[in-house]
Amino acid sequence: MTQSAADLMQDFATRTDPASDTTIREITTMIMALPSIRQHRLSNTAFSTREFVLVRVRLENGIEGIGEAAVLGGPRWAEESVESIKAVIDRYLSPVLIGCPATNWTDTATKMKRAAFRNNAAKGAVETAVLDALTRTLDVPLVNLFGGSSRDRVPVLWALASGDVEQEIAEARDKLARREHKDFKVKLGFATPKEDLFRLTRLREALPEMGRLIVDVNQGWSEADCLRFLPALEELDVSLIEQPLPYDDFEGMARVASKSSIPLMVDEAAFTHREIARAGNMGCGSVYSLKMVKSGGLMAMSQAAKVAESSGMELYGGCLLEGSIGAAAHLAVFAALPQLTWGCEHFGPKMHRREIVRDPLQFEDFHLLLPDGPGLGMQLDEDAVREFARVD
Ligand code: MUC
Ligand code: MG
Repeated sequence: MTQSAADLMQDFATRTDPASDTTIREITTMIMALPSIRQHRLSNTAFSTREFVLVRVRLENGIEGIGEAAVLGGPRWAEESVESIKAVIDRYLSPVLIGCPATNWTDTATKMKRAAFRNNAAKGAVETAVLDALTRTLDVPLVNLFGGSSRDRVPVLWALASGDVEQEIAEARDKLARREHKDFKVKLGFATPKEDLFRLTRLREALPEMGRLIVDVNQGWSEADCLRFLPALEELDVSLIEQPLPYDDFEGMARVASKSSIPLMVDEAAFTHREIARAGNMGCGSVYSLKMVKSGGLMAMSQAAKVAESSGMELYGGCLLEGSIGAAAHLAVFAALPQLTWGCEHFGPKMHRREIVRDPLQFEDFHLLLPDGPGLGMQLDEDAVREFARVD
């Protein structure tokens, strides 16, 4: 926490006026369904509408905080779905937090941990909303709770994931021309490895001005596939190979990593701090993808960064295609990290046809800008919230 935020907190502890009453009064949840600009494919799912849960936390002083719980294509990327997230928050997390002071945020995380096992997206969105409400009350940006910003912008890549290579070339050219993205992550594993390589080769040829080329296999290859195709990936100058093997194959990842000149990135394999330390210490990868949905909260994600680094891994700012609310939450942590070697992938806000905030995050010169203002720096567009609330 920066000195100014610490002073403000101290001041708040002694104040008794209604404006400084940060007791959590109400927590509400809504399932949202936002149409995407195109279909997004992963090795194990595909979707054209992004569903998430919008969490709103109201304090006794009337101030509201917001949070976003993301999933990808139902309970597929991880075990949570929008339906389970809503039910867990409404039935198990809200009751243990109502009446508690938002100032005691470590207790907020502890109470949620006792109330529910894992359910990380649900917990992360609630914690975000509590911290947003608290820092709005303190009139400081959320990044101050993580030590203050080391940077006001983070390099941001774009993911090519339609599977239609000519569409992907046109999309990448548009991103390059707008100076929004020059690094690209290509989603693999939904076709055969041979088809994946054909697609990558075509992308490399057609996009000479591309920066880093990262591939994310989302657990779609076998160890033999990796060994067979490593030389071709090296030839294509791939910068990073993300989670090629199943999440629980730590030994296989370590064997592939030991034979690869391209660093491997650990994603679905490591949610908890022990899993991160194990992955790093076993040599499963030399880069770790930070995600709130894996850590179960922003505080835990900022600690995950320290665990990953001390286990020998560099940091990458991962996402689950969150819109501006979830992306701003991640940015508050990313902006405070002393090192974020690989930048971030929070292109999610640009994947939606429309957002539910009035002031979406800004992209400039291949970077995502840290928003101004207290808390997350986001204001809901209530018309859009009504329009995109899922009707079952
Ligand atoms: C993942 O596995 O990294 C992030 C970007 C994207 O296209 O998919 C997600 C999840
Ligand atoms: Mg991934």
